[in-house]
Amino acid sequence: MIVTVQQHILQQQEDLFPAARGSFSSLLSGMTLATKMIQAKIRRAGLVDIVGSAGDINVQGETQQKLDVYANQALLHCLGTRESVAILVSEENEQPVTIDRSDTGKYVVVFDPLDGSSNIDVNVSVGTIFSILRRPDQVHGEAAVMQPGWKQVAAGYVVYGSSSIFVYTAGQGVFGFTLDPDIGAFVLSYPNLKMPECGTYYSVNEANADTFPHNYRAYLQSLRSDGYSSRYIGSLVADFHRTLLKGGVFLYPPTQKKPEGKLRLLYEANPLAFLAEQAGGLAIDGHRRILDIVPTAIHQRTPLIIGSRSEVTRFQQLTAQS
Ligand code: AHM
Ligand code: MG
Repeated sequence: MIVTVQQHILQQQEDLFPAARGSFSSLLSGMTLATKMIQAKIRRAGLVDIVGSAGDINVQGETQQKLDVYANQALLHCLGTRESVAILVSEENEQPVTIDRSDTGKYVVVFDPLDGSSNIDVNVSVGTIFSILRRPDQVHGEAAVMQPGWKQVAAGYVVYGSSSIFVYTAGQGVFGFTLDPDIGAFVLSYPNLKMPECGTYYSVNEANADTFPHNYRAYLQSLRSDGYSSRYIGSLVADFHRTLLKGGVFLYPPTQKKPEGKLRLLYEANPLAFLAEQAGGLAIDGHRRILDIVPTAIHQRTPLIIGSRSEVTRFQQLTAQS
C-alpha cells in the first residue's frame, strides 16, 4: 500500500506530539498544498511564453505573475489560514507577517518560497525550503523568530525537478515523498533517508574561489587531489538534495564581496542543517555548528559547509591544522 505524506505526518504527530490535536498535521498540509500549487505553476511556466509573458494577461484573463511572487503568495495564503500559525517569515518579505492570532498561535513558519532565482526561467530545478519553530509563551513578533536552529520542530523542502519531491524531518529521521501527478499526492518514496558517510562530489561556486579564505582553498585542493569531482547547479535545494542522496559536500564560503557568504541562516541554512544532521550528516559555518547559532536578524547570512560526516569533519580537521 502507498503511504501519503498526510498519513505519514498524522502518524508522526501521534508519536511525537500527542497533544497537538491535529494542529501540526494541519500546518504541514498547508505546506504541501502550497507546494503543489507552486509545482503546478512551474510545470506550466514554459507555456506562459506561449500565452503571455510575466505581467501580461493570459488567455484565461488572469494576470501572469512572476513565479517567486506567486510562490510567496501561495505559502502566505495556505499557511496563514491554519489555526496554529502565529507568524510567517519569508525571504520575500522584509518584515515578519504576523497573523491575527499572533498571541495564541503556536508556530512560527520561516520559508524561502522559491529558491534558486537564477534558475527559475531556464527550466533548471528550483525549490521551496521551510523551517517550523514553536512560538515561546508570551513572546511575540520578531523576538519569537530569533531562535537557534536546534529548536526547530520540523523542517523540509520541496525540489521541483524532473519530479517534485517533498523531504521533511520532525526530529525523528528524514522522509522523502514523490508527487504522483495521477493522484495529486506526495507518496513515500524515501523512508528514513540516511546521507552516505562520504561521497565523491564537492559542490561550490568555483568562480569565486580566488577570494575564498585560505583554508577553504586548501580544502578544495585536497579534495581534488583525492579525485573528487564537482557538481554545482546553483539552486541550493537541488544541490543539497543530491548531497543528501549521494553524499559529498556543499559549500557557500565567505567571499570578498560577501564576507558572510550568501545564504540565509533562518530559511536556508537552518532547515537544511536540521535535515543533514537527522540524516547522519553535519552542517557548520566554518567554525560553529549551524544549529547552535543564535540569530540576530531575520535575513542574516551565514557561510555554510554541509554534507557527509566524513567531508565536513575533514574541513574541520584541516582548518584546525592551519
Ligand atoms: P536566491 O535566494 O536569490 O535564489 O539565492 C540563493 C541561491 C541558492 O539557491 C544557491 O545555492 C546560491 O544562490 C547560488 O549563488 P551563486 O550564484 O552566487 O553561486
Ligand atoms: Mg534562496
